[in-house]
Amino acid sequence: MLLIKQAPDIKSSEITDKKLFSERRRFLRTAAATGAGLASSALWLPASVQAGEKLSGVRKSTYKIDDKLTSYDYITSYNNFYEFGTDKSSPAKFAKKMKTRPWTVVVEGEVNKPGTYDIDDFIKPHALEERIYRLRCVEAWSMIVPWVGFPLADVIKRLEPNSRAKYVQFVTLYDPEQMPGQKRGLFGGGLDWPYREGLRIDEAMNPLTLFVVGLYGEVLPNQNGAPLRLVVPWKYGFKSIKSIVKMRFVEKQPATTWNMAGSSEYGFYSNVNPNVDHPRWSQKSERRIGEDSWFTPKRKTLMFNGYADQVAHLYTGMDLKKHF
Ligand SMILES: Nc1nc2c(c(=O)[nH]1)N[C@H]1C(S)=C(S)[C@@H](COP(=O)(O)O)O[C@H]1N2
Ligand SMILES: [Mo]
Repeated sequence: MLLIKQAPDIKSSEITDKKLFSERRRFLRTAAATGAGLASSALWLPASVQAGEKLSGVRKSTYKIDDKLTSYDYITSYNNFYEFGTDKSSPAKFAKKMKTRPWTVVVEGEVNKPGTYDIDDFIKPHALEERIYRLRCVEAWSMIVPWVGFPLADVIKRLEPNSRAKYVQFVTLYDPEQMPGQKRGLFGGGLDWPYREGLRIDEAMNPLTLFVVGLYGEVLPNQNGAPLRLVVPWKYGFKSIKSIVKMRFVEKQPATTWNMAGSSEYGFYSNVNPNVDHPRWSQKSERRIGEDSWFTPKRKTLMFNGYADQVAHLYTGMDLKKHF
């Protein structure tokens, strides 16, 4: 497989530069006025952010598993991103043209700092770190990915949800012109767009939960969910929603795409759990993408994808067969 890097479009990035520069100035003034100071470690992403561009100042974190990393080529060419088609190779082909700048993230609901944030302002206060996580898809395969991002908990603390915020919902971009899979019937994805996901607030605040902007030290390729995606390593991959445009703090358990598509197959929690099979297949084992062939003995799937020590306490007293 070949790694194709996007050629930068000088003209449009110059325009973006100017626009973002004035937006940043405005944000800085507002931040100063409200006393919401920026962390001194604040990192400035380049205004024209291209997939494959190196991210600076990324620190390695202690969150890592020691398995062999899945290759960049596999991580960026074997994808689930139904907005660009249902087969694994479509996102790499069709997501390239998606525009990820300018991009805004809307924050709304039960929160003290709602608003429409420019993506770079949204990311800027946070130091970037590399975390090596296992991604376990509900389709019983896994990858080992060196993500670059920052804890969702830090973002939530900054946004100050109020006491009614019991859940947080995330929403992906809805733009059928850019995302052909959203044109009903064309690719047959049949999902109720836009793609939505949600977490209980304590799951969202768990230190493992990551907002991701890159992988392998570089800006996230579009097919992996640029410019901003979630990664929740103890849950099946579909909880890790891509290309986020909205965060909504809510009181009641929010609607989620796969649960709406089939509530008997995909629960709200969707914790990786080898003891609860999918109605149509086993979840006891998995195949490592890029390494295991169809004939290799499968690897055992671990409870909470191997993160039980960090997250099992979130579910004490819950029947995980009922709340799958
Ligand atoms: N918006 C959106 N997010 C999504 C999906 C999707 O189809 N649309 N697929 C999910 C699934 S099923 C998986 S396994 C992971 C795959 O992430 P990756 O392509 O970076 O490996 O993204 C998740 N996030
Ligand atoms: Mo998945």
